[in-house]
Amino acid sequence: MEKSEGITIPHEKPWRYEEGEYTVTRGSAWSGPGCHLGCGVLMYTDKDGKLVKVEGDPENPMTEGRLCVRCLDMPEIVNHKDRLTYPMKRARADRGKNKWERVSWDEAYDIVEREFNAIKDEYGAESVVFIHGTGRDIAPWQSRLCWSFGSPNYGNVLSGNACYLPRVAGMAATTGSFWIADVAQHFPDRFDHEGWTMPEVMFVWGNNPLIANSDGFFGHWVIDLMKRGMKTVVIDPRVTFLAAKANLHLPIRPGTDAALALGMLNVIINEEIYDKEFVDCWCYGFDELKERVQEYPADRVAAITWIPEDKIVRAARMLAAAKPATLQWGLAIDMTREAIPAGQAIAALFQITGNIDCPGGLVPPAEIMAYSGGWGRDLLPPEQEPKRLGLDRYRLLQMGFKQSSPDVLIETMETGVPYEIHGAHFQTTNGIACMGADPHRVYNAFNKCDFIVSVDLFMTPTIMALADVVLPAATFAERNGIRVGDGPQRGEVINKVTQIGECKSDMQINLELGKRFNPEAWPWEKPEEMFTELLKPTGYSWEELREEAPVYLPVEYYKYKTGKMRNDGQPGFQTATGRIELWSTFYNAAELDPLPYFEEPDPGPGSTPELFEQYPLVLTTGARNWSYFHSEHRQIERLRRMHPDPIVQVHPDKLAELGMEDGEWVWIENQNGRAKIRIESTPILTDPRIVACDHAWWRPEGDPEKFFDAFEYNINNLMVYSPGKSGFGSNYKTSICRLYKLEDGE
Ligand SMILES: Nc1nc2c(c(=O)[nH]1)N[C@H]1C(S)=C(S)[C@@H](COP(=O)(O)OP(=O)(O)OC[C@H]3O[C@@H](n4cnc5c(=O)[nH]c(N)nc54)[C@H](O)[C@@H]3O)O[C@H]1N2
Ligand SMILES: Nc1nc2c(c(=O)[nH]1)N[C@H]1C(S)=C(S)[C@@H](COP(=O)(O)OP(=O)(O)OC[C@H]3O[C@@H](n4cnc5c(=O)[nH]c(N)nc54)[C@H](O)[C@@H]3O)O[C@H]1N2
Ligand code: SF4
Ligand SMILES: [Mo]
Repeated sequence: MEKSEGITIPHEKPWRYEEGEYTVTRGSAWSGPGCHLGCGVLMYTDKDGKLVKVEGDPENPMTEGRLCVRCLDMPEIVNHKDRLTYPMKRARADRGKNKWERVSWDEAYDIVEREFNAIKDEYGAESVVFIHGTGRDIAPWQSRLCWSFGSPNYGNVLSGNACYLPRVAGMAATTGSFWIADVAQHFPDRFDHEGWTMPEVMFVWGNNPLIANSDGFFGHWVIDLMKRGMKTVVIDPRVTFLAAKANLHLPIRPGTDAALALGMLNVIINEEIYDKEFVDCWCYGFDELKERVQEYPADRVAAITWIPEDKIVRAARMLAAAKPATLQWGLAIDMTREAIPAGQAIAALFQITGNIDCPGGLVPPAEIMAYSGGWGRDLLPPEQEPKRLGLDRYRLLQMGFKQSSPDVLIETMETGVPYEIHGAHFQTTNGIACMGADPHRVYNAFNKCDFIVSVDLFMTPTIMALADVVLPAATFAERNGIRVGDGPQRGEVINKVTQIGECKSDMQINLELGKRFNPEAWPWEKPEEMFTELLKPTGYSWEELREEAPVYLPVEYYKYKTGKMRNDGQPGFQTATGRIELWSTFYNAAELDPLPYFEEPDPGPGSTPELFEQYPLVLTTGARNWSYFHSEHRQIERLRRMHPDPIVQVHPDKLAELGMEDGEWVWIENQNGRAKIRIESTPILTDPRIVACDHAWWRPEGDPEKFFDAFEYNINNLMVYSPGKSGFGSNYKTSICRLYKLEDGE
């Protein structure tokens, strides 16, 4: 293969060198433990091969030496005494009990092979589901394992697939692509690249990039650009660090983002400050959109969103005036039930102002490998595809990831209709403590399975509750790998520097297991050969990339004008009309509203006023913090000390009204359930009627047979499986609650 039209930037130092008594190895921090980013790291090992220090790699052009506390603390994580270090099994009758027996890798694989094949023979391959967590470096390998086994059910237990996928699938359906903020991340010379223009204003919408660094977007890039003069508008119910520094902060009521966007569209369209040429030439359905937004005048939107009217109008005018403007949006858009129309309305703002496929606007992330598409799709026998759970109910599942619907999955497991689920493969997921919208339902549904295997770094509540075999996975310091896809286009390398117990990388494990189920689908001898296969678009082998990484692919703007956005080579976008569809032909065909709309979050003050009297606080959950990646890191002493308990942030005025104090333990409750939580008094809540709390809590120090208190501290006791009309979106960030004191002894 032709070696890359891509660009490499040589490091001054080789990928491995000696420094005093240490060996220093360059790497990328892409999982495990979890994180979406994969910052450039230097890993220091001593003469015994023990990881003793991790520093940011100043030569990494993406992150320039900057690291979060979780990466700086890698030596404690990697060498932790609670790591799973060998495979274990447990008798089916002992499920839920802390009765594990050490086994060899061979015996563990034998059991998985025997059990899964038995299920396949009796009920069909679709009866085994493959369940993943969020964007860690495992997606292609687990999807390949699933599809090469013959099951169409690759998925997760997050109601409404309410993370990233609503935005990805929504944009794919209406524009034929996905779009990310162009902050010059595609260029090795970054902010100095000739063809690139700095965004004049960035809208940070329902995202906290400095802490989250989500989906391949490094939060500090926002600061880099602010230092160069970029303006920001932040839409968040809390005064985050960025909100405090923003040119404009819109303090929004959780779950009302669609209304805000429609209100801003109303201003921009009625004041005729949109990009007329772009709309005329490249958008479809503008007149219909214009009519729809008349329902959302700014004063009405102010009443819905709790944002002052003048701020809404100012934000709209700022967006229209900026050339270019860009959007860095986040999870809060997905975590409301009608996430699809919310994302559609927000996207339309940037579409009708012409900020598409232009320097400093929104650009499609042409990736070395589309992680989001999965790997090995062609291996699924065609007769299996129609059995994918949810496909017949939700047409939007055809877009984005080829996943099953989590909500239909749980329902199917409970009812056995249209078929029974008998086996599960968990890899990078802790469904009971974190993803499941209703941990008890998740537990009961999976507990019906004949056999469950889980691959993880640590013992978790989900493994303790449900697994029959557990396989110990490696952290990024213990394995080789590649960091490609998921936003920025560069290819980087993950280098193994240490070995813990008998841990193996997820890639190694899936290769070995895959060979047992379907050897033709796994023709490689070692993971590095698979990396080279995935790197084909760059022309690099893994070994070459190790010497030369990072490698960048070339970038082009205005591809819609040159026919490079469409499969048929015609100008335009990959949609039925060839245009960006403000009025969606796809949604229309799927019997969904083709235009964006706002629906009151349910439950909530606007939709269930009577319930709101009983539970009079608006609840948003799961805003990210520095210490933890979801349910991970609770064992890590230094990180735990920074954030020892689950907290609910409450405004001081509200606390005074409730007669409660900072630091007090309380119950947080609504109509679905309750959880124990500790109060943090803070004025960063922009309205005393809103509270914000942690997610994914369990206590590794708790009783294993009570699943480490996962049911007691889990905020998802208050959630339900209830996706939007499209099958996407759910209410993790838009609910209601009340707080009350613990009884003595609780
Ligand atoms: N209430 C509420 N709930 C939420 C959210 C919220 O905002 N509010 N956020 C939701 C979102 S967006 C998401 S994506 C989900 C995330 O949910 P998950 O991704 O399922 O996160 P965890 O529950 O932490 O499970 C991850 C497990 O993978 C293990 N692990 C980490 N790295 C590796 C690795 O490299 N290999 C292997 N084999 N295992 C590894 C960890 O030890 C951990 O046990 O949670 C969701 N839950
Ligand atoms: N440290 C750390 N980093 C992570 C993760 C982690 O667990 N820990 N998880 C990773 C994952 S899987 C994901 S999906 C991303 C998520 O990362 P983000 O997209 O940043 O999501 P959150 O931090 O949950 O919420 C972002 C902001 O939205 C605000 N918000 C809450 N409700 C609403 C609302 O209704 N509307 C608006 N406009 N804003 C609202 C919150 O106050 C918060 O400041 O982070 C990733 N990165
Ligand atoms: S964003 Fe933070 S935790 Fe994630 S890889 Fe980078 S330094 Fe590590
Ligand atoms: Mo997520």
